Amino acid sequence: MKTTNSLMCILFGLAATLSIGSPVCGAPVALPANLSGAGASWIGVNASFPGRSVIADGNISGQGDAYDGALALSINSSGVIFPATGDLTGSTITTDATTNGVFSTVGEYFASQTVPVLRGLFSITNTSGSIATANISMQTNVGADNSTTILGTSSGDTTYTTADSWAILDDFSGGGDPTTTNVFYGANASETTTFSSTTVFSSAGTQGVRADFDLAIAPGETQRLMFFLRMDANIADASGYTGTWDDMSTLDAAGLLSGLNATTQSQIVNWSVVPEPSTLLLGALASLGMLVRRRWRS
Ligand SMILES: [Ca+2]
Ligand SMILES: [Ca+2]
Repeated sequence: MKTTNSLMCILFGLAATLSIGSPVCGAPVALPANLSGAGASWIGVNASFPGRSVIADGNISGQGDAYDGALALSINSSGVIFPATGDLTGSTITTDATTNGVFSTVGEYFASQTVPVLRGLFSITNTSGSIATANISMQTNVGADNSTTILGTSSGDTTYTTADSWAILDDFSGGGDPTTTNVFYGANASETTTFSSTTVFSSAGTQGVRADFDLAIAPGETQRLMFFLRMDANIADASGYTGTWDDMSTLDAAGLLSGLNATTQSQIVNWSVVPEPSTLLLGALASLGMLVRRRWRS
């Protein structure tokens, strides 16, 4: 696979040299760096402030200051600070690994080119010889500061709790800072938010969203947490997109699982891989067969 990729890179590189197309191959990148796509700019990806790596800010046409530090992670109260070096492939930044206690963590940030969405994927590996528990706290500080209001959550109200798989924050709809959608987990996930709060680390106020996860990771095992950020001009645009956050099939349909192979997807603990229809059909047929057999015997 790696050889194939390298060969493809050489070919793409050659094509680029001949001005036929642009290369999509990985290259070292100094961090923080910016990503963009579909009218959204993600500023200072992997900036270190304060005491943890964040996406420094985000803006869309006519509206800026979405964040004062997004997708910050801490593990067992220790801030996760990724190295200032990583890889840039297409619109995906992958950091080098960092260490918090027995955990080795890598951050991956993908900017969609079709919708104003950024995917943050964090892989956490237990490097010790015994099972280890990790309280992962994901916190996003919003730029709306003391004007911050919650315009919507997945449960249908405007109170953010652990029951909410997403929450939409804003200063006001249609102006000022962008309307920000924050996505924490998907349907039927094995791991969901165990603690939620609208108070986060201090950065021009403490307003934002916090979602904690409590993971038990086996020796050598890697578990991943996947989050999404979306910026819109108003609440109507954000609300019209919320169906995408249902599960991995809706994410896939929106192109938001781009670049994630089956193994990677299976390691994401806060989303559930949807069984293939053929698997469901086989299961249904097997149940039917057993039912018929039981009837016939009795
Ligand atoms: Ca703030
Ligand atoms: Ca606004």
